[in-house]
Amino acid sequence: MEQTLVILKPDAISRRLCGEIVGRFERKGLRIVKMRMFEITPELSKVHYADHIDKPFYPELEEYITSGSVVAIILEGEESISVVRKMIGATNGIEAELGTIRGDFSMSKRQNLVHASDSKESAKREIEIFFKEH
Ligand code: 3AN
Repeated sequence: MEQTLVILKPDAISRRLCGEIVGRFERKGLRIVKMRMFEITPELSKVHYADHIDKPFYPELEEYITSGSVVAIILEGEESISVVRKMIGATNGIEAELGTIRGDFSMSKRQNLVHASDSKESAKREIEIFFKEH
């Protein structure tokens, strides 16, 4: 069984969409292994988004991801990494296909509700970052 890391970002929480989003993953057949709510500090943002630190949008990305609580979830299921990426849709909510989480609920490139690991390596790395004891 493969595990992946999902983060419900601050806009998912402020817009009261956590239940909707987690419900979609559960109805699809993915299992919640662990789930925790906390705030991402600027330091943790720099670790998590290490690949994006030099990009022009990083300062706004950090401001957004540290602006409120997030919920991190370990989901488990066969091929869960690619299944969850398909379910969240393209980065930009305007371009994301209808039927995906971002396609149905986001109109933004930055406030796109959810993060999900994009490879086996990033899933392992991100699970270690957000669930140290796991
Ligand atoms: P994804 O979350 O779809 O894997 P990444 O990893 O390319 O997207 O980007 C990480 C996060 O950075 C995105 N979820 C989004 O919040 C933000 N982001 C990416 N590209 C842009 C951009 N061009 N302008 C503003 N924010 C962006």
